[in-house]
Amino acid sequence: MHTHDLFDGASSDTRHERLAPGAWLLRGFALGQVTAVLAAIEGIQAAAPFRHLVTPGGFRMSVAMTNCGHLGWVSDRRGYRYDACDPLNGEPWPPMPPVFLELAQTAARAGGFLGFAPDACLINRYEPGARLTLHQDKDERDFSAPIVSVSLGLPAVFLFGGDARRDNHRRVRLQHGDVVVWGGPARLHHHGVLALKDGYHEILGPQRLNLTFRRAA
Ligand code: MD6
Ligand code: FE
Repeated sequence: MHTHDLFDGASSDTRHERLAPGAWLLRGFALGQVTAVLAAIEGIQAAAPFRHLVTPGGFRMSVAMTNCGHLGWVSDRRGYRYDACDPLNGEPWPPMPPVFLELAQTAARAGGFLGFAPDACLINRYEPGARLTLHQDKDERDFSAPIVSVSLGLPAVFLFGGDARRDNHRRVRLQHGDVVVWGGPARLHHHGVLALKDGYHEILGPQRLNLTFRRAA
C-alpha cells in the first residue's frame, strides 16, 4: 500500500466520518448488499457453523465465530492464529463469496486504501450479552493492509482507543449496514465491543453479525 497521502482526503461523503487518521466510519455503506451478503452467510454457516472458541486462557468467547476465505481466524488453548482449515472438520474454510470481496474492496477504496486483497473474512455473531474485550488485531503477518469491518443487525457500541491499552477510547454506535475501514496509523489501535443490548432487528432478529476482512498471509 502506498496510499498514506490519502488518509486525510480519502472521502468527501458527509456520511463518511473520520474516526482517527487512517480510520473511517462509512455509514450505511453496505445497505445495498445486505440481501446478497446474508444469503452468502447462510451458505457459509451450513458448511462451517458458528461456534464459541476458547481463548488461550481457557475462557469460552461470548461471540460465536466462523470464517470464509483462504484463511480463518481461530483460537484455542494453544493460542490465536490463522488456519486454512476449519478445526471442526479439517476442511478448507468456505471460499469468499464474490459479493464479500467486492464490498470489502470498494469500502477500502472509499477509506483511501487501494489494492486491498483480503484473504480472510471472520464472521462474528453477537447475541444479547455477547461482547468483545479491548484488543488489537495483530495476528496478521503484514500490517500495511487495512481491515474492513461490516456491521449487520442489532446496533452495538464499538470502543475505539489508541496504540496503548490505557489510551482514552471513544464510543461509536455501529448500526446495520455500517462499515469501518481501518489501517495505516490506526491499524494497531485497541478496540472492543460492549455487551450487546437486548433487541430485535427487523431482518436479523435478536443478533448482530460482524464481518471483518483482513489480509492475513
Ligand atoms: C466487531 N470488530 O465489530 C468486532 N477489528 O464485532 C473488530 O474486532 C474489528 O471492527 C479490527 C478492525 C475493525 C473491527
Ligand atoms: Fe478486532
